[in-house]
Amino acid sequence: MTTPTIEALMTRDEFVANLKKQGTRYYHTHPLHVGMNAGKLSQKQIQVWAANRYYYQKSIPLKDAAILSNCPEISVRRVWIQRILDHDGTTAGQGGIENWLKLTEAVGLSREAVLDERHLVPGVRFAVDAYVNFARTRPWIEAVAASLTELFAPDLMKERLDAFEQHYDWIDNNGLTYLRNRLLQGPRDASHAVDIVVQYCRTREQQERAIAALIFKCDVLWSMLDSIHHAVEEK
Ligand code: AHQ
Repeated sequence: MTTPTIEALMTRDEFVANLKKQGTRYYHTHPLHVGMNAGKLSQKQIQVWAANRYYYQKSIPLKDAAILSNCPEISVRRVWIQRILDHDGTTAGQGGIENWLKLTEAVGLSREAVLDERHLVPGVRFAVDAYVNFARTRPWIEAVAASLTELFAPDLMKERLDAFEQHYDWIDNNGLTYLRNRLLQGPRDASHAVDIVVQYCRTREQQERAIAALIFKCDVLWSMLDSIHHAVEEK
């Protein structure tokens, strides 16, 4: 009987390189993003995208609270809790979710139409709920690894913001606050998350699971956009 070979732990550089390699699956190349960044979307199509992304944004604090509730490491919780404050704010009218609502109003949707989820398509609900449930049920370090799609986000964020300013000048500039803030918060969060994943993935198996978690999250984002793309094709 052959004894199973125990694969050696990846070095930090090998592990981070393998995580970054998953960037080829990131949804910056999705046809909806390519069309959006080329200025090809109508107001209706931008509205459907913004209303559906609201469901993703409002779910992020639930996902991050699930990580906090599963994480026994106080030093990690002290860093991670900032993500909830960034999205929820600390008082009414503040925070990323509020800024996303300002974006939806700037593209011509009423708050009521976004909050009552009348534009939410099933595929977005299921992809986002799968992400929250992943964070609730998988080891906390895998959910941290899943957030590393933000390693691949900066170029998309910049391209999208430039596109909104250049091609969609009918969107009030004040509505773009969320997108501007993410340019700074995203890279900060990704850098923290990489350090945490490297530090707490202490076996080869945990490293492989972290890479699998990142692939899962790329699929969550891709399928979210597929569902929105299908919905906007009818607009
Ligand atoms: O606005 C985004 C955001 O708040 C988050 C949190 C983070 C996570 O914890 O998974 N990921 C993420 C992302 C946001 N914006 C997406 C976009 O396309 O604007 C990108 C997305 C990500 O790359 O994971």
